[in-house]
Amino acid sequence: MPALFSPFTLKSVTLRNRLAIAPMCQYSAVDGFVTDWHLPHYTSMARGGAGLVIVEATGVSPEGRITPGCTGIWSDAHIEGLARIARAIESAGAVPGIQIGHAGRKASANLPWEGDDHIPDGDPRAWQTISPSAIAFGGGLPRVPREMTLADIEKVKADFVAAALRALTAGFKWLELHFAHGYLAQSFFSIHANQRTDGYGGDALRRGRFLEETLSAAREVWPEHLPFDARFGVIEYDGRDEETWQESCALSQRL
Ligand code: 8OZ
Repeated sequence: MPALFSPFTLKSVTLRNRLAIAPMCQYSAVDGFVTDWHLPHYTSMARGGAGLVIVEATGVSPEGRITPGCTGIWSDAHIEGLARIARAIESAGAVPGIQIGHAGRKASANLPWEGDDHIPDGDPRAWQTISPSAIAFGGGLPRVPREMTLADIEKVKADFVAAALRALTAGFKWLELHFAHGYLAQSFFSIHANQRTDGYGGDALRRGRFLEETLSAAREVWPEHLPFDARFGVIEYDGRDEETWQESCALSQRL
């Protein structure tokens, strides 16, 4: 078994060791823009010796952010601040990565220290969420999302593609798609969140279609020589673990 501190090469990228900083939300952005918080935060982890530093879940659209404090990459104006972070991570010896995502029905939430629940309807900071079906996540996230039209699906895929290109322009060398944790992509794969009767719902093949198409579309623009991954949630804690596991393995192979 290779040692933790031995290098790891994937495609054209070599990590100096096998310590990877997973994406972790900082809730400190303004309109998606990074602030003075982010640069020292990410730089210090690179200086601390990690091989890979992945910047937090970054929204491909404003409504794709988890909270109003989440970073965004939906406009070219976001590139500059992210590029500075990518450069700082790299000059400290780590490989800069970024996770891009859409929070779906779990979006429009308060910051964790302000409740971690949905921002109440009518609050000017709240926004309409979207999801494969008009079914709320529940608990502290009760807002009923709007069921996505086929045009919405095309728009989100295009947003992922544009975000991937901006991540590349910003200098990131590792791209992660957020397909996990109950956010939009996983909602498509979930029998609970996705009750669609069109080509994006029903059997596991159809429920996986949004994930496959989004990944393929981003793959088209992200260079073949750079690492590209998807974080994918599997078990739904509903007693169907074996079935979900089998379906997820099959989707992983297709991805
Ligand atoms: C923990 C707390 C808030 C958000 C995820 C982006 O689950 C998250 C997240 C994790 O991937």
